[in-house]
Amino acid sequence: MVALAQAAGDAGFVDKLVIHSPSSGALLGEAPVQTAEDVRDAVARARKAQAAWGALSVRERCHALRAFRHKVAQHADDLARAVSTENGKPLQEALVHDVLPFCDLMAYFERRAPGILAPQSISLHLMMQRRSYLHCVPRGVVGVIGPWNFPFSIPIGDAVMALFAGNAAVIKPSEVTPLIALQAKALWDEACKDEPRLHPDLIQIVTGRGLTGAALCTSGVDQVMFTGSVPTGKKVAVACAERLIPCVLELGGINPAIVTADADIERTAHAILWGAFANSGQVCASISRVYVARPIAEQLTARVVELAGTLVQGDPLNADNELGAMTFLPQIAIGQAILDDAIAQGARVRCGGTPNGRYFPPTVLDNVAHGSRITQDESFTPLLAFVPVDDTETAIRYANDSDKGLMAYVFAGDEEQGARIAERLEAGTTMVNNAIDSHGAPGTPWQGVKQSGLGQVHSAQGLRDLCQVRHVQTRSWLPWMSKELWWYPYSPKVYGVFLQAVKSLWGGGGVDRIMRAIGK
Ligand code: TXE
Repeated sequence: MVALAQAAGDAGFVDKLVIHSPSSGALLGEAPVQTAEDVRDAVARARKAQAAWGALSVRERCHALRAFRHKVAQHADDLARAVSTENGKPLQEALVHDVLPFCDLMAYFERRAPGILAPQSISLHLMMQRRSYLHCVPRGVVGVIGPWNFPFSIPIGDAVMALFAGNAAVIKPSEVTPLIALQAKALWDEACKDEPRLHPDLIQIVTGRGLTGAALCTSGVDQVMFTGSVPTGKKVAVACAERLIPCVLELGGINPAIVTADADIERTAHAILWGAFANSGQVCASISRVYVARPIAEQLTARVVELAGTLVQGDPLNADNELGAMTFLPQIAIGQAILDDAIAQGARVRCGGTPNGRYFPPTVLDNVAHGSRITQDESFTPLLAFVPVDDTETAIRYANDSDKGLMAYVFAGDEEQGARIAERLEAGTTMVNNAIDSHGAPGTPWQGVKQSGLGQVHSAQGLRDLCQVRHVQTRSWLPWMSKELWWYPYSPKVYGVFLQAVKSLWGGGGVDRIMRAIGK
């Protein structure tokens, strides 16, 4: 078990992390608890290596980073086994949810980063004699603080995004799953031997608990990318605010699904099943609460229960198994308390319900009261609540009745109608007739609203946000003018010229109409 590491909590920069397999209990390895001084040293080394890296063209960086992608893809099986062993998720999920999307993310940005980060000209309005453009400059060193549920794809994916943008990255992996990050670092070092433009110090790992993460925020990094809980995310935001550095926060969700009466029951049941139970519900995008049209509620619930009964739970390294062990021991008690609360408020357990050691069975509840904890608190366990509703307006109101807004889902027979509902949901992303996997589409933003986060990862905007976007303005015509009209000296005559200009350009007269007609 990871008990030693977890029991130590935030004991300080003492001891070491001792990692055991969540499924078998076998000792997997140890990692040091690194001090604030270690973290500062890592950041200083990263900053030194970044100088040459940031000076390369984006195209050269993309070309060089291929060496790392090749290493990861060549070692995909080793990495998937390592993720599955340390995190407890089924082998197929370790490959398809962690390693595969990471490789796709790299390939996506290798091709597109030069265009995304290219200078962009701005069309000027009144000052049309000028030329303005934006150009992207790397920030420097990005601190990445990672979670335990996607211990490879999230922290290593965030780090390579930072590198595409010309930064170096210092990663503080979760104390629950630090070994996979160290394995990724070993592959990075290998890639550096094949590709001279890559430097080992561009990606560094500092292991430890919360204090090591806190030290990373105050170590002089230029940006922080954080994935974890809301309370810790707020601490990270405060630490960054005190230094006036940006942070990207991904803080989880309690994600609703709305099912309309005309939904395709079979696809909806399969999507909800996978959306609720993949990675044993330890996914910030998991489907937690389903607001289903009353006429189809029983049919849909029964089908999900039937399908849940076919899922095989057991040794995550057995490729036939579909649910593995819970990664983080305290999560089981959190899920159990939320389940007990739901039952106390009248919910009926249709399947699952009682954890067996580290294995939490897929659990479906119906007759759930909206407002009970299961509809309000992130359980991060395989708990799924069905709430029948009489109309779509009620479903939308319930779905939005949450302090979080990461993901939402709509299942509707008419996709256009589904999209109209989706547009009214308070979530960073709403998927129609699909479930949880939009993180695997690197071109789309991964972002939360409300308490689910700040900023975004992935997408063109997410990449640009890892840069300082600077503005340059030059003169493009009238270069012979020795001064602009609004510079000194001021006079009643110049005042009169501007007054006339304001009236004729924007006062609704003929010139105003002409300007609008020519799009000015
Ligand atoms: O998160 P924490 P934990 C949820 C899930 C879980 C809860 C707690 O519900 O029960 O969060 O999980 C580092 N400054 N999610 O304890 O504490 C810490 O070392 C800087 C949702 O893992 O937020 C770890 O590396 N860093 C989530 C990381 O922050 C600090 C995924 C996350 O730790 C720090 C996982 C500090 N003061 C759990 N204190 C998601 N969004 O998907 C701790 N850390």
